[in-house]
Amino acid sequence: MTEAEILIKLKESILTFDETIAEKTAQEAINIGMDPLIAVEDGLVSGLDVIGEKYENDEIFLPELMMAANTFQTAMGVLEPEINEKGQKRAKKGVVVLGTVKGDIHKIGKDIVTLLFRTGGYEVHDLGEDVDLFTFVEMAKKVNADAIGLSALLTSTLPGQKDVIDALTQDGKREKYIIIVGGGATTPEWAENIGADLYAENAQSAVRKLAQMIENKG
Ligand code: B12
Repeated sequence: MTEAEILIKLKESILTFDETIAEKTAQEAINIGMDPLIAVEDGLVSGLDVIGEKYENDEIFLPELMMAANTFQTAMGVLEPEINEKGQKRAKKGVVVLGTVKGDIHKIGKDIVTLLFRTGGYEVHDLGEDVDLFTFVEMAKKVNADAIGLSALLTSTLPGQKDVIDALTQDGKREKYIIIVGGGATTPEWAENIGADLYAENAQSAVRKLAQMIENKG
């Protein structure tokens, strides 16, 4: 199989909820030496994007959404160790506390961001999903974080990002941390409105932008 064929097959496996094909094709991607991140972003994630549109148009429903997510996770089981292996061991660049905000259980994007921060040399404390503001604030203090990453996929949970920023401001600790926001529902305008330091549309740009900001802060 060529890389282009693999990408199509990975995308199709998500659309047909076929975990066996997803797993086999992910393995094939590794066998031919393909960049595992491209397999994730241009293959699997592009399938999830179509699934999202179909869900929005009432062409599929929650069970299919869940099956697509499971198929994604199966393929990730093969690709993630490879991504980890490719990430070189580097000097620690910083400490990041990351999670999906209160009321929101979407984890796939947040997990990719965690993975790329780790392979990019950051110590990441992944708080998981449905995380309340106190947990973010407490953990950031405890581990002396450089940055707090807040993921939100639902329009209804976006205010959870603002809540963390407001709590830090009230506590007089806002300037201590770089706040980086992302996830499907987040936009650059929203990030600016709530006073976040950084917005990133994907995991790669999150790592790049944070590295730049930490460097500039000295
Ligand atoms: C898979 C999925 C699910 C799965 C999640 C499984 C899991 N364990 O994560 C399940 C089935 C559980 C689910 C449930 C629901 N979902 Co859903 N889901 C999706 C779907 C199809 C894909 C999401 C995804 O993983 N994308 C792939 C990842 C890689 O993309 P991503 O999360 O955006 O992450 C990237 C960037 O955004 C960024 N990023 C992400 N986080 C962060 C954080 C930081 C700090 C930074 C810098 C960057 C960053 O980097 C990532 C990698 O590049 C989306 C549609 C879509 N296209 O997004 C709908 C979608 C998000 N879901 C939606 C809805 C409505 C729901 C439900 C309410 C459905 C229901 N009726 O119950 C529930 C909500 C449950 C809850 N309380 O959270 C809507 C949200 C609409 C809205 N704007 O509010 C969407 C958009 C579908 C749609 N088009 O209608 N869902």
